[in-house]
Amino acid sequence: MTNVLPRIVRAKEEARHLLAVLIDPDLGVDEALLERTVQNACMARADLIFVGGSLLTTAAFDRCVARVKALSDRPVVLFPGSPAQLSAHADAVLFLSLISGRNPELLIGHHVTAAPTVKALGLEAIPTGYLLVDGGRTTTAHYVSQSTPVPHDKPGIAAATALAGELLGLRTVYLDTGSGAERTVSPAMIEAVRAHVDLPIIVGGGIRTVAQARDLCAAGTNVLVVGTAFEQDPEHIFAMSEAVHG
Ligand code: 1GP
Repeated sequence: MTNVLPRIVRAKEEARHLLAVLIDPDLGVDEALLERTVQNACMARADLIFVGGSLLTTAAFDRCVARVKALSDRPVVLFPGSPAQLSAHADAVLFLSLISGRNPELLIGHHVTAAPTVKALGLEAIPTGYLLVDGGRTTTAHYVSQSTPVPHDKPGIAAATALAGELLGLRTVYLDTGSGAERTVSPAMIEAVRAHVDLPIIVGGGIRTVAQARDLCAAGTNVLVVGTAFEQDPEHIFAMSEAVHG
């Protein structure tokens, strides 16, 4: 299947918002929770299922992706923290370049390592400019990437960075305060990015409430990503889905 990016672009053109559920691959060790989360995601009409994380602490990655794919009828998109997080069971991979940072490995190094495998597995690669934004505390993503996040109150920096990504030919931009962040990306930052780039905007990190989902979508988010809140309460997805799709 090679149609995830066109789906995202079409949704943006039609002014529809998409909901992506992020599954932490380490969740794969708790079969029951994984099953409940994926089944709820499908029942609640989540549009995409992302699988990935900045740091794996179990060896369950491929098995987790296979299980998610078997349990769901939604496109499964890898959100890899490293080139080790690739799997033939997925439909696509966010080919992430950490353009908010200045760590060459995360700008191009890991991509060189991963590219032959992405090609061999036949995965749709979605070129994505990834911006880590300060969300009130150091998340695993911030720590592992060894990069300085965009200050929370500097929408102009995010906009200029996203614009550079667009001019370089990237196809989406992902603004993330990191998993379990205290604060989400601000609506003002999303508005600034939206004013400068035409790319689909993916937003994640610390999104817990329906009100946050509504505000972030209203500011210009095209794909809203929620992970931790669903892990903690798989039922929460129904209200969130209504907020995103309503
Ligand atoms: C993190 O955007 C994701 O990379 C999701 O974050 O787990 O806080 O929802 P949460």
